[in-house]
Amino acid sequence: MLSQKMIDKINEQIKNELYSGHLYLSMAAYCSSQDLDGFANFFVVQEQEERYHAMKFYHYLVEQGADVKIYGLDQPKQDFKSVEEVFQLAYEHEQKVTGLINDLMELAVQDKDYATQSFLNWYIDEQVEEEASMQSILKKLQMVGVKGHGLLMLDSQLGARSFTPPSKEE
Ligand code: OFO
Repeated sequence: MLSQKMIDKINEQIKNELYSGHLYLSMAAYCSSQDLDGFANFFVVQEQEERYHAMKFYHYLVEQGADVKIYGLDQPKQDFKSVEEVFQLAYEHEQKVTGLINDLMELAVQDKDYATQSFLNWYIDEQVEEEASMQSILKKLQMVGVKGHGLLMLDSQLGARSFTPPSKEE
């Protein structure tokens, strides 16, 4: 049985995950406006991942017999100076999300809520990947600069990304 505080925080996290998707869709639109279709594809796929993260929390609450609440989303940033700035902000955003997941885990430990601790382990691992993927692209962008052949190669590489929902066991 989940504590009311945990139910409230998970509902808040559903909103946070959907907001991440919102932000990444805005970043995708900026990349498209710069004719960087591969970068845009990366963020479109990232938005699908964030929706998956939100829905995983949603189904967990339903399974636990708790009420799901869907909240409104804030307006995401829309003006960016460069694709490098986009990835800097995306990396910082993922670090913030890692903090939110860690807060949830801290509460689950305080509550001696073992089921939620086990459930949250998936997100703890996922956040390591989320931060690493944003940071790795950011570092590559810093290496190749914002123009030229390197940028186009990176764009074509990111154009190949597609969304594969994790299997049930994950
Ligand atoms: Fe849901 O991991 Fe990104 O924000």
